Amino acid sequence: MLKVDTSKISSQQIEAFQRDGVICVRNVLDNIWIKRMQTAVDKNVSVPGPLEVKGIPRAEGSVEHTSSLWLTDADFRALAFESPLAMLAALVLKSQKLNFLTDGFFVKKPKQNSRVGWHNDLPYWPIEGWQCCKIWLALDSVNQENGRLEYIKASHRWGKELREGANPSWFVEPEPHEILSWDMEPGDCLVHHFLTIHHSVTNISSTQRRAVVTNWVGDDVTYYHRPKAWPFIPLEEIDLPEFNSFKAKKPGDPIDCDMFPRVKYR
Ligand SMILES: O=C(O)CCC(=O)C(=O)O
Repeated sequence: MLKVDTSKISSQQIEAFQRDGVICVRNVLDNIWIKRMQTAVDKNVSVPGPLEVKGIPRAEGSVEHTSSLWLTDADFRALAFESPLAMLAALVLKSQKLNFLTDGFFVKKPKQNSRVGWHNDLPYWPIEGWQCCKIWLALDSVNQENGRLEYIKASHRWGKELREGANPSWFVEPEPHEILSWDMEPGDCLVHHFLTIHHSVTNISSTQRRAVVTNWVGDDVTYYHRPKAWPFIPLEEIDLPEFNSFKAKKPGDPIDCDMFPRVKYR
């Protein structure tokens, strides 16, 4: 297991994650990992992902998104179980135990309306608890022209769930709020809490923008039933052996199962 270089993540950054709901950590992955994951994403773009093959449809659009590649792709599997990302997640979440939810990639095509609307991640997961985060790994340079992410500072503390396009009365477009955003280089990571409200701007540049995401949960997270959450179709319709232990879960159960495996990070 490769360890995250702990000098790259300071106690101040861990406190900033708790306070602001998002941090940017520089140079988490080296060039070998970056090249490996760029190749892995390029190989999988436009190819049905492991869950799509089993009948879970992919949303079409100007952002290519596929998830759960770790089930079939050795590089994505290595990223989850052998890269420094697991340790980064455990440090930021201040968690002893760590479970991996799933991975995915987002490729924003050039010069198309590829904005992803304001949302946070928790309503899309069948979980309950506070220790949960996404690591968004840049595989290209990222800036305002090619689709960077923007976050409403400390919005994880609002305790509100926001689905993309929902437009609830409590959500005011972000002018009154402080926005956090970073230009990034390949290998840099954003780590955001599942409740931090964010969007990504459209890619008006002439090149694609690639990123890989991994989702992590810690000690206090348990299973919770949400009708419109991952994996987004009725469980009866899924015929994958890895889902058997997931299907048996009841609210409050430990999250551990074949689909949400425990990851050793020390
Ligand atoms: O990569 C993007 O542009 C959007 C990613 C995002 O919003 C998410 O992963 O929640």
